[in-house]
Amino acid sequence: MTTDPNPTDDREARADEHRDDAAGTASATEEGPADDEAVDDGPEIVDGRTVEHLITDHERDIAATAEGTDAAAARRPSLDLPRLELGRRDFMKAGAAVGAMTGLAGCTSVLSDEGNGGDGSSGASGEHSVPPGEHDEYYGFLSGGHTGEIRVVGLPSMRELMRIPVFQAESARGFGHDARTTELLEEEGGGYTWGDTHHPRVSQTDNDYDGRWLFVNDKANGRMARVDLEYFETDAITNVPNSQAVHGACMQLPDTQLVFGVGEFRVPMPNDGRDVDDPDAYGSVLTAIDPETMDVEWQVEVDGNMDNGDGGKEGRWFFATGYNSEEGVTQGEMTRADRDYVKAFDIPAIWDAVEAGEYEEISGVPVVDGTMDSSLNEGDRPIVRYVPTPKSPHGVSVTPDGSYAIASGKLDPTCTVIGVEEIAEVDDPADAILGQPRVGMGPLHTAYDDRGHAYTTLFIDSQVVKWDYEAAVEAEAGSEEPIVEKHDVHYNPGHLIASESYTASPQGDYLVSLNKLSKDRFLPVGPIHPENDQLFHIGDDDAGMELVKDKPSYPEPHDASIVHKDKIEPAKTWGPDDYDLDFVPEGEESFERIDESTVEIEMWARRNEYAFPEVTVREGDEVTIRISNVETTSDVIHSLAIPEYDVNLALAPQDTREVTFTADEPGVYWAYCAYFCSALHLEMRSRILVEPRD
Ligand code: RUQ
Ligand code: CUA
Repeated sequence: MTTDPNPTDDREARADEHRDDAAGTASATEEGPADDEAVDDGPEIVDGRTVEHLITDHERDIAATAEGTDAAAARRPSLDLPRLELGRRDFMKAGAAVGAMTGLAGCTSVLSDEGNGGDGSSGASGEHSVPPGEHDEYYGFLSGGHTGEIRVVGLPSMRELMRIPVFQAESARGFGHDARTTELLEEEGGGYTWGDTHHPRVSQTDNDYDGRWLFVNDKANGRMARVDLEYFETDAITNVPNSQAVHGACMQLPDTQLVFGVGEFRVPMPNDGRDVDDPDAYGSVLTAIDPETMDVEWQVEVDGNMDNGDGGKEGRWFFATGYNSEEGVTQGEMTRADRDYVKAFDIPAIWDAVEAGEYEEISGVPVVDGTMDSSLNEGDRPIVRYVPTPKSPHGVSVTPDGSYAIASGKLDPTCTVIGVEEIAEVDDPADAILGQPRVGMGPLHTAYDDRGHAYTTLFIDSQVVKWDYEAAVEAEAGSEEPIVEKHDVHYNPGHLIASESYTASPQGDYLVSLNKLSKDRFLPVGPIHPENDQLFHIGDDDAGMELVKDKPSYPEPHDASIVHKDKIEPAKTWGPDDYDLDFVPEGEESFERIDESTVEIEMWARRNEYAFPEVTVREGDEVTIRISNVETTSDVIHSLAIPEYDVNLALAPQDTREVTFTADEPGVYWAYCAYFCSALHLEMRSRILVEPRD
């Protein structure tokens, strides 16, 4: 089912009209003071509307439709007001507003024609279901937002297969409970209790997934983490200096030579109390990290905020979007200018500057000056090229063939197509802009198939737009000609991802739209709603995009990587050589009193017992337990849980974990296995006696 490829409903038409009034042509290719004035007029005026006003209306629409009651409608101004008509299409999509208008609160019958799109609700979706016992074609690695984790989902079933804690302690997997992962969170990780994962990227070799690692940022505390995709476990965290909010995360290609963290919030560098109220002295950096050591190699300071990033396929260029070229500190200041920049970083030129010692060391890392006025940006090999783009571009991604970096306008209805070869050749970076199609309202992120199509989320329009990027290069700026199709999503999509879209050879069959609002799509579960991740089949250009599934998602995925199953080789059991701790085989258990107050225990677990059915220590002892699961059978997981001592180790087959606790409360404590492992699982216990010291 498809919607009109070139919608001309009231709101769009009106938006055009108002944009034309306020900002000249829709493609907004000229800078001018008129735009600034229009923005500064604030949201109260009806004419001279800008994208900001549309957003304001949109926010209000969300507020009203979320309530979806007559009372809510009564409190709202009449829909006849011109300013509200602009948001009317959102109301129609949400359904609830129609209910409100006609007195049928919550009526959903005007929802788009796909209905709920779940398994079996449409004939065609059967092709995309995966019967019980069969495996999916793809792994989807979704970020978990401020849960701090990664979710692993099978596609096309959308079944959640696993969660990988990254920046937070998690008890089911015992992450942050054993000594090694606790140290990872507390030492390397800096001791924060949470993170905000946005952009999971799987390592590549020769521009294709190699299944070795997944890298993901922590926007909250400025960190980058690495997940080992053999064990599906986080194995490194780098606390990035000089950078608050590491947002975009991606790699230098084709072979993951570097991992990049794109710094978002501007802060003093170092942020140690200097220059606190001197925003001009704040800065934002791109950070390059070695994927093997996870050490920071260098940083480049730039003008303005950055946002998202993506690497060119050939290894030379890295692109980052940005907003706040104004370097303001309030929302009004940050959105005043009509232009922002996509920054194109010349990686070999940056390495040359670092090797020539042309940097300042800040917080122990080399920081190269890539601001506009830097001497390193003079001459014929500038290290950073600033490509002027309409207003606060958000997502950027490089096409599979490596020809273009496409930035999504966010506050402008266009995408900007930047030529990757051209960026090296032109004198004026603006000349590297080869196309600027008008795609719709609120473009955020763009993914690709293998047939020359780009798919861009339209946050405000609640749609995914499919367009032809070569046609966009041929067309006039501001043209809607390149648009192939638009499809409604439910509702307000942020990121989207297509199968292997970040590689040079996407499969072009599936696409997931990560929608921020689910509103009325699911049974209500209280005031915090799930997100809605929608799966589309995109493999048939004649039939168009087909909505196949809705998947409610715990808040909140921002981005994902979809990797073919053949490119990931997960371990079935742990390999005792893969960790520092010595494995404890059956027969080699030991109990050793080191001194008056220190005890070391080495033990094993198997169905349905621990090496020691009973352990006696003394009040105040510092007790270290190292325990191995000696099972070799896949999926026989044990654990060691000690009540009231907050001990919880999860032990996959052949895994060894260690924990230390102080036995400061005398008494009897039944250590038990929390993983249901066998018929005698409940009996799998060890009695720990803590004798009082008198
Ligand atoms: S950013 S969708 Cu990291 Cu778009 Cu969230
Ligand atoms: Cu071992 Cu339950």
